[in-house]
Amino acid sequence: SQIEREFDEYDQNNLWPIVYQKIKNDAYSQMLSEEFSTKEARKPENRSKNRYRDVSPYDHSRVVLESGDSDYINASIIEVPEAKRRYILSQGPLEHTAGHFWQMVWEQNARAIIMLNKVIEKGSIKCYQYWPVGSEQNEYEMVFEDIKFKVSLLDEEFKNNYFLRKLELEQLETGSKREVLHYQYVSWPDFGVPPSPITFLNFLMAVRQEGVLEKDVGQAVIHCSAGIGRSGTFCLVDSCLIMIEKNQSMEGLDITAVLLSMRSFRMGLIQTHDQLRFSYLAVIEGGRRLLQIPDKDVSSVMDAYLEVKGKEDKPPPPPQRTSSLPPNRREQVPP
Ligand code: PTR
Ligand code: PTR
Ligand code: PTR
Repeated sequence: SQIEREFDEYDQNNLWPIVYQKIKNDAYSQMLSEEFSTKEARKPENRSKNRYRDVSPYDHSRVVLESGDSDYINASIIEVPEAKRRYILSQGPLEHTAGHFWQMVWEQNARAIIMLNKVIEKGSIKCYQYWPVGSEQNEYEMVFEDIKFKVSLLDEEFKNNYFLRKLELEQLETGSKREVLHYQYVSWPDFGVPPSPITFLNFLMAVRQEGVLEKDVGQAVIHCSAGIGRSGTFCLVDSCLIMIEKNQSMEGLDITAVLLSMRSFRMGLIQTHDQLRFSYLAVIEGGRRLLQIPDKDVSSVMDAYLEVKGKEDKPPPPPQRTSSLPPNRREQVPP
């Protein structure tokens, strides 16, 4: 297919940095227009709610909180009409924005949270431990006083490369409750890529199977640390695979155009040229599976990947408990 030929060409001529830079430049020109203002994010009272000073939601696509004393959260609604998909992409909550995060999940009626990072990466905290961990020493519940919600851990399972948790969200004032699935993919370092497209696709398919990305339910909340690199890659691959399925063909799919259009809803989606390359690989591999193109047709590119594929079935790493503090000691987490 055309995408495979593109991939081969970029690989053989080392073009990924150039292709990626072109997307950044195009997105940058787009950002200069007034339409892409980030005024709310920059207001003095909202600055401390941003994990990174250079990653802000655009005003036009930000998630507006409905209740509480402020309507601001660093999260954006991404729309991909060609795939009939909507996603919420969010930064990893900070300690003092975790309540807002749960409020968003509730108000937007999300059935799942898809977390693509670990709480601690490379020795530093990349996201607040915003859900209850549940162990002998730790409690199974967390209460968010500011928004009067309780979050309880009902169940947790470690699957290959990810945790699947069942959480219950309770609005304390009304007693109204809702179940939310929490998927946490744990083998994707920031500014890196997953170990192979296969492990990633397995994760994506598991998420899809629950119907949480479908149009008839509230859009899922997807986050990593900044909510742009890994989260952007996840959505790009998901949307492109929908388009392939719809067209029953990989021809005519312009991955970079889809990315550019997604970048008009949140800045910086996909953070490295290798994440872009990985998106192509995952789309190609996933597309071949969807179209049931037999493996013997595998192009030279995919041949190279078969090595990785072979290694894919190694046993999972032992479940890593993300470090956490019991809810009553939350204030000790460094800001
Ligand atoms: N860890 C964040 C950073 O250094 O990017 C902390 C931070 C967040 C610092 C926001 C400053 C921030 O706001 P402003 O850019 O308005 O100073
Ligand atoms: N300014 C931060 C940095 O460059 O470290 C912003 C940032 C952090 C951007 C993490 C992307 C990051 O990755 P992800 O979106 O995958 O968490
Ligand atoms: N630095 C920009 C600003 O302060 O407005 C924000 C920004 C952040 C722009 C990330 C682009 C970003 O991603 P990339 O460089 O990958 O396009």
